Amino acid sequence: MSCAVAHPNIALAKYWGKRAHGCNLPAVPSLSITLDGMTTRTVVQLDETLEDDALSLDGSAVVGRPRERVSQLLDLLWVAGASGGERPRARVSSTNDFPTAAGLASSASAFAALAVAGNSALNAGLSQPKLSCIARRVSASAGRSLFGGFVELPAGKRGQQALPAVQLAPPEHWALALVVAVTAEGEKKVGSTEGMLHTAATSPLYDGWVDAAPPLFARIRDAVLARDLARLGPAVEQSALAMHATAMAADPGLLYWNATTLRVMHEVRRMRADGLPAYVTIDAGPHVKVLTLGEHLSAVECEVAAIDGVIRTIATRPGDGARLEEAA
Ligand code: 2P0
Repeated sequence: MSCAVAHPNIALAKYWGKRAHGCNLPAVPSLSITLDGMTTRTVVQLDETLEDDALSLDGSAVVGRPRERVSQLLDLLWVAGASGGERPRARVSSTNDFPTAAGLASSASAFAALAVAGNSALNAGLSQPKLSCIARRVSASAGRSLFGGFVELPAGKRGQQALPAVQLAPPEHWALALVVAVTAEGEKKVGSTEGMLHTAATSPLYDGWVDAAPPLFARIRDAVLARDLARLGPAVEQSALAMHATAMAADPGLLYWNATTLRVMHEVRRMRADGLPAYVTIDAGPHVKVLTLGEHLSAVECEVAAIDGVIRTIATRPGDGARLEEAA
């Protein structure tokens, strides 16, 4: 039995859109922070008696697309580990200490943890960059959660097979902090994969987004390296808003926000006007992530928690990459 833990990551420079030529290559470069306050724990146990892989998420058996993606990842590990014959089937059980599939990057931590636990269970012997590459093929953002701290994932190029994420700086590089404002319960209606394919196929703004993303990414990367929040924050907000504007312009439009999402965005602008450094980013869901410096974390969390409609807050800081853990 192999057990691994991984954390979600929040992109400062957003990934939204895939190259048209397969292998799940991103159309734009992205840069994320791996977070320490939320954890996925995944156990993989090989079981020769099974005819199919068995998946349990937070204690409930799951079939369909999520289980297919689990099998796809285990197959990729088996092939990359150059093991011959048929891959043994596995019991995979995964638990999150935060809401699943609600725009809190649960697929990122889930597939990163699975890559590490599966690598161990199948004795594939793969390096962290190889595991990142395999996780990225199943869920691009998962490739980033293999590494801790500040992580970049380049855009894919035609014909490219191996595209791992790369650590730009370790967690201790910069004491940033992030407050997650949970604004709804339950699963989101349109998943990221479906949402970005729909955006690319129907949004008249999509080409503009793909052109605008690399210079935005470069600004964000430079500001992270320089530890300059006054430069980072506006670029982070622009990346998120440009991604959402592109998705909103799809046909039919994708609207991930609710009324509270918008209220938090306005309140964060008010906090800034009052002198508190705080900037928002939003993924494919209604929750808002508020970026600040570690020294302002309690003040920002206090303000965000008091906003009407915010169900709860989660305080996070840069955390470690996916890793094996002793099974309980
Ligand atoms: C990101 N998201 O950069 C962006 C921002 C959501 C919004 O990466 O299709 O679930 O499995 O590669 O990894 C979510 O995308 O998509 C994501 P697939 P994934 O964090």
